[in-house]
Amino acid sequence: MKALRFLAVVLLAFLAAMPALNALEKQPASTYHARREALAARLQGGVAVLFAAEEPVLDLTPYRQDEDFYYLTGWNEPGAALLIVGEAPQAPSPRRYKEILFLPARDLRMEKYTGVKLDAASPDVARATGVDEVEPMTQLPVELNRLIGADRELMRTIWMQPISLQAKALLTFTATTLGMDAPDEPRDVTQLTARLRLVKDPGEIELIRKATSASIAGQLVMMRAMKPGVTELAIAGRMTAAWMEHGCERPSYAPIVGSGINSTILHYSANDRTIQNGDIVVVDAACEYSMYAADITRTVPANGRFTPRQREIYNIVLGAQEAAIKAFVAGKSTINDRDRLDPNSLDTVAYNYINTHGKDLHGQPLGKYWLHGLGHMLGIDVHDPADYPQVLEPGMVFTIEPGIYIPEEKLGVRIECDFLVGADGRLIDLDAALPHTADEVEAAMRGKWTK
Ligand SMILES: [Mn+2]
Repeated sequence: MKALRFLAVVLLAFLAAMPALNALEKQPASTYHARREALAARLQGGVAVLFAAEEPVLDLTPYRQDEDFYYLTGWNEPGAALLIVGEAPQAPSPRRYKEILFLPARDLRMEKYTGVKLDAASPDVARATGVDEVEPMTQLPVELNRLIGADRELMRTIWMQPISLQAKALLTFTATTLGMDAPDEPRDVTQLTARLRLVKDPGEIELIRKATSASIAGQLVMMRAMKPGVTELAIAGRMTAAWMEHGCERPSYAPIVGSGINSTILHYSANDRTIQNGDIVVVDAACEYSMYAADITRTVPANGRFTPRQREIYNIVLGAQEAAIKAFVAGKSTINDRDRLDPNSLDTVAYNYINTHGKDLHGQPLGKYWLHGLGHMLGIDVHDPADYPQVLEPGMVFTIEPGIYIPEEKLGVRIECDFLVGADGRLIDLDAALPHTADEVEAAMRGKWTK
């Protein structure tokens, strides 16, 4: 009895020490601060104003922050804005680095629906947000007017998100009150953040690893659950449960469970077919951990056994991926080169492999059955921004995902793995713990896969 009570106390202490279930795992405040300073250094003496994603009026899915806003602040509440002032010693009134987070006033009625929020008057708010200064949202136009009033040239070096209506309204207001013309288009701050986001820091890599390991768990659940008679949607549901059990907040994109002819539809997501005996099933489904995405595809036989033709095509797709991995050279190889002519492009390597192995039913090469790019950058966005074809450097995370889709044979195969370029320039397969070969997939479907 005494032992039981002791156990209960230990369990309670353990539960109390666990982080709040829905809280995103944040990086240290100093990390976000360093990112803001890195952005400031690229503003050419200008200022940046970024807006948080708005809270949808009637939202049935949890709030997701604007990606750049999150990258720069780790702040996950709607209605905020961030002002960053780049250093400009030569300006008419010299400017030093400055950062202010603007928070909306609390709306007590709305909080009944969406929960308690912080505002600029909340105690200890600068420490809680990690931003040097925190002010009410109403101060944003005041602050901007003051800056531009002191240096009217600044109107031409304001960096904002290109699609932001709030940005446009703020600029118009500022220009009108100062009797100036607003620029047609402010400078695009996402061009700068995209470059910063390309190379991941160790904390980001850790979050991506958590997203991949939860996604691996989901793919293994899929392999065990796959059988004729199950619906595509039921498979997607089983995977979703596994992701959430592993601490992920949502899928990184609409899960694709494409069986039979649906395996040849690249972004199929209706998932409303019942899986049939003899089908091949493309399962492109992965989740997001604390805003960081994984993106994994495996292709499996519905009944646990590839037909000889399915296996042949599977092996060609796998061979193309292996050829790209083998050809990889950090700092030289590129990804997502739609011309497929540059020998440094991994797309070229994979395409040449596919086009010289196997044939379609008419004796023609298979290259024309691969339509999409070989891969893309991965991060806060499942398709993280990049200037393709992107040269791959240490610290970058990207996918390699060749595919062959032959509608005539109701036969689509895609294999997609997530890779990190290590500090030493070597490729690290983040989903190495998942089956890769046809034999390994079949073993996992029989429950005989350990790694
Ligand atoms: Mn992908």
